[in-house]
Formats: sequence, C-alpha cells, structure tokens
Amino acid sequence: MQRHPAAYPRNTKRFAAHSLDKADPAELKAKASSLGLGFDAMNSNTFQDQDGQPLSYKFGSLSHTDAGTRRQAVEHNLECIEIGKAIGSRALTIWIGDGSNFPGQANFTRQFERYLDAAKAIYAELPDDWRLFTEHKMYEPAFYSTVVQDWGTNYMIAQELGEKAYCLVDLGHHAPNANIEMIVARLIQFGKLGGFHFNDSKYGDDDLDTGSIDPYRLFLVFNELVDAETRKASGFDPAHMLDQSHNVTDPIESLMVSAMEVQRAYAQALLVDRSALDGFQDTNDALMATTTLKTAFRTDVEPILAMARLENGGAVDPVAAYRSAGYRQKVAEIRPEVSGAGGGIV
Ligand SMILES: [Mn+2]
Repeated sequence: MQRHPAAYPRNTKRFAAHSLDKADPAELKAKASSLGLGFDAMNSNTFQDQDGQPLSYKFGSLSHTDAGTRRQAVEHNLECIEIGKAIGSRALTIWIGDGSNFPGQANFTRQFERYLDAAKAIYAELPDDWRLFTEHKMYEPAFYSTVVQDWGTNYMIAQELGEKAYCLVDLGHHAPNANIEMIVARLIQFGKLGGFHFNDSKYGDDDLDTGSIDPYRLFLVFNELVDAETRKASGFDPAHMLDQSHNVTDPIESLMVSAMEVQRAYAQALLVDRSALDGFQDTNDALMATTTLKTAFRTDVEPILAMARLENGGAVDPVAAYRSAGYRQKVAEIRPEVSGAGGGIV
C-alpha cells in the first residue's frame, strides 16, 4: 500500500503532501484553499524506483556508492522543495530505505558520510523559513543495517545539518518495547524534536491505526508533549502527522478515528496533575507518581471531545455522519479505479 502521511489538524487543517503527485501546484493550492485546507511537510520518495527513472535505488539513494545516483536523489528532494514552495509547504521530510542486507555489504562509516554529504546538499537549498525533518527507522527494507536506524543517528544528522534540521519520530519505527516517550523527552530537551508520524504497531512497522494497540503509550508520549508545552520548552513546535496503512478500512474513516485518538491522548495528558506529579517524583513516591498518570489516562474525555467537535462546527460522531452522508459511494462513481499495488514503505 502506498501510504500518504496525513497531517493531524490542530487549529488549521493541513495535510502532508506526497511529492509523487505532479498535479499543477497552483491549481492544487487554490482548490485546497477553497476548502480551508493547507499543506504541511513534503515527503520525498527515494525508497522506490519511479517509472522512467534513469538510475535505480536498489542499492540506496542518498547514500548510494554511485555519485550520479546520489545526485538524482538530491535533485528529487530539491524538486519536492520547489513544489512545496508553490503549495505553501514549509517543511521537507526525508526518509530513506538505504542500508544493507548482509554483513560486510556496506562500510557503515563511508555510507553514512555519503548520506551526510547528500543531506547537506539538500539542506543548503532549504528556504530560510523551512524545516527539514529526517525520519529514522530500525529496519526494512534493509534488514541487516539501516543508515538512519535510530534516534541517535537521527540526532547526529540534525546536529550536523544545522538549526533548521529536526528529528521526526514515527511511532512504528522502533524496536518492540522501546521507550518512545523517553526518546521524545530527549529530543525535546535538546531542541530537536521535529514532529511525529503517528500510528500503532503490534510487531514492527505495522502502521496500524493510531491508538489501536497501545493507547497508554500514545498517552505517555503526549504526557511528554504537554510537559514541554507547559514549561514552554525552547524551540518546541512539533508537527503532528498520521502515517498509517489502511488495508481493511475506509482510509477516511481510519484517519478520522486516528485523529480523535490523538486528540484523546492530548486531552488526557492535559488532565495530569503536574504539580502533584512533580511532588511525587521529588519525594520518590513511585506508586503515587504512576497513579497520577493513570488517573488522567482513565478519565473518560469523550464527552469533552464530542463537545469540542460540535463547537468547532464538526460532527459529534464523525464516522456516523460520514457514513450517512454517503460520500464514499458518491466519489466511487466519479473517480477512476486505481490499483492498490505498490508496496510503499515509509
Ligand atoms: Mn513514517
């Protein structure tokens, strides 16, 4: 499935744009504006070969051993920036599938040096008011080693590139049981948290719907975000996006439910009694500290969320409203059928 990371709307409705769409940017921007929509981060794609592409990314893109292939990948990212400028985007997200599948296949150091050189060439062309997000991922499609495999390497990249470079955290791109909320805290502490690709996972990078497996982990991530927001952590301005694979559901319905799960986690995190938590932490009362978090997590905030939707002109029950509107059936009649094949890995 080709996945299109979609922005989680905060105050304005913004969506991540996938660069493969070569629709006329001006037309796209005008249509989106007429609907009150905007575009968030551009996502480059050098992890799949495109039709008519001269050089293959089979053995890498930005870190490829061949300078011409690296240049092609850099040019693609620069084109994403140009399209992004035309549609009002102000961020570029780079995720590469580069790595190796056998011990000895690649020299770790030289491969990362090539990546950094290519990333610097992209960064040099980044407009002043843009941000560059790099996304780490533990494995897949490179199953032995991945160039940007974890938040440590991601942080090194952001440090090497400069102040407009930030780390993107995709919840699915970690080892099972990794303490993602702590990674989030670290990146906030050092001013390098760029934002999120929200999703959930049972085994690996499953890209299941946000909050569908472990809503408590999502809450714990938001607990760190609210903590940073509350103490006005410097440079804290994360982008919120959903990056999921919808295989058995209507993607629009899944995105609605996932957006609500993100809002639920945020609302619950806002309910944490932070001064009480601080006190329990300072006095090493582990039981009461964790109970303070659980108390907020167990609070049913659904009535608050439903009222917030209503007051914002939305539906109390978005999925029910969407289904009764018959939108899916209507557009299915006028839009051409497209193949679901493609095997996108993000
Ligand atoms: Mn992602």
